Amino acid sequence: MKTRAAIAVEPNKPLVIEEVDLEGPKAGEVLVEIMATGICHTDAYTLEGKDSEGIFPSILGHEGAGIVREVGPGVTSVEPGDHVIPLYTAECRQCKTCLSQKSNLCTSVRATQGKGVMPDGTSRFSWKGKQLYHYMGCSTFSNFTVLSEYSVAKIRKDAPFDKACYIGCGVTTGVGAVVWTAGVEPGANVAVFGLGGIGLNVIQGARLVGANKIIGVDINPAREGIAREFGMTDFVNPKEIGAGNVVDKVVELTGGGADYTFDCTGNTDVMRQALECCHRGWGESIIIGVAEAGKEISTRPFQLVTGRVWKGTAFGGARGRTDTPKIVDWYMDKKIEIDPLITHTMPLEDINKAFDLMHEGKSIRSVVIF
Ligand code: NAD
Ligand code: AHE
Ligand code: ZN
Repeated sequence: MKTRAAIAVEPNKPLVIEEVDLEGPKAGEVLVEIMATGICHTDAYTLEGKDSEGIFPSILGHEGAGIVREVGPGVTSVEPGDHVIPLYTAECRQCKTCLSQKSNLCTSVRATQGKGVMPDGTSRFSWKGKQLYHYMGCSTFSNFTVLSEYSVAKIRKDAPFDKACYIGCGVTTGVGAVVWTAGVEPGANVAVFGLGGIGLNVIQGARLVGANKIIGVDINPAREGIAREFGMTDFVNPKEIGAGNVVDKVVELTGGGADYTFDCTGNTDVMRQALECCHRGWGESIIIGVAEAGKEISTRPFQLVTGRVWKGTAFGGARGRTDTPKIVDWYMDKKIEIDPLITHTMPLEDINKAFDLMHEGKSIRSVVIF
């Protein structure tokens, strides 16, 4: 079939909107009509050539929502007409990781996904006779896309696509990092570094679990207002107090250090600050941000010897097919908010504007509606 898509032809070049060719779903695969997709900073990170798994030409996008239109042989968990959220962290429920109940990092399709192809090693997309690579197993910047059955979560039909798509990454990652990865308890003091499409969901996750102080740190003063609406109690701008004073400021605000901190910037220097402002003895720092290829984190071992814990999270620790529908319910039941975070919507033809708005700090989340 033919479908409209935004193609990432090469790094650091605008996406091009073209009609591409898409093969139907093979065994264990599903064809999904994408109705809406968010643009996440990770898409930008890959487009900028910072992703060690970045392959071009490809169709990016991993934060979508849509409708199953066709299923390949052997598919049993969804059928045409089902509403789904594509999953860049699949859930097969058969691999060692899924069976361990210790991690959401299902391995069933991850190796081929990282090579931009389907589980059989081939691509379903092509353009002018040339192969196009898939992205994060989703490629939601295409009106129609093919995914593994394990990479779609069936959701309720009354959830609006232009909001539910955000649950495909940012909302679940941010709220999940608080609830599932960190397990923040009521009354805990939390610090969130980076108040963008992910960080603001960490803020609302902290509010949801009854955190005490919810400190937000961002170099963009325009983020303070919305962050306070979402539950932030204290705002720290490194540009105002000096980046070198951020750790001391958070330690002061929390009476000795935060119980939990979250990096939502992808900046390795910020990741270090987030760790070092954790409380001696028990503070935990969760890395959400994705650092560009080659970047590494560092700190004195003494920071860990004295009880601080450094860990990370993928998709907020959520099991894709099991937990994503719960987040949709939390939104529909108004336990969490999404609408104010989606600051821009646009047609596919304007998708490059979404990247500009993100880099200019003028958007929180942009959504393309097909
Ligand atoms: P975003 O651009 O919407 O937000 C980033 C925020 O960080 C902005 O508000 C920016 O002003 C702020 N910031 C930048 N540098 C800063 C600094 N030095 N100090 C304080 N604040 C700073 O991006 P996003 O979509 O929220 O994504 C955030 C990060 O999370 C990215 O690295 C993205 O790749 C990553 N991510 C990871 C996962 C995961 O599963 N681990 C999921 C989604 C996104
Ligand atoms: N291909 C990248 C991986 C970067 C990364 O860490 N990705 C996050 C999701 S970001 C979504 O916006 C993740 O969950 N990774 C787990 C996984 O299985 O990749 C690189 O750096 O190589
Ligand atoms: Zn993302």
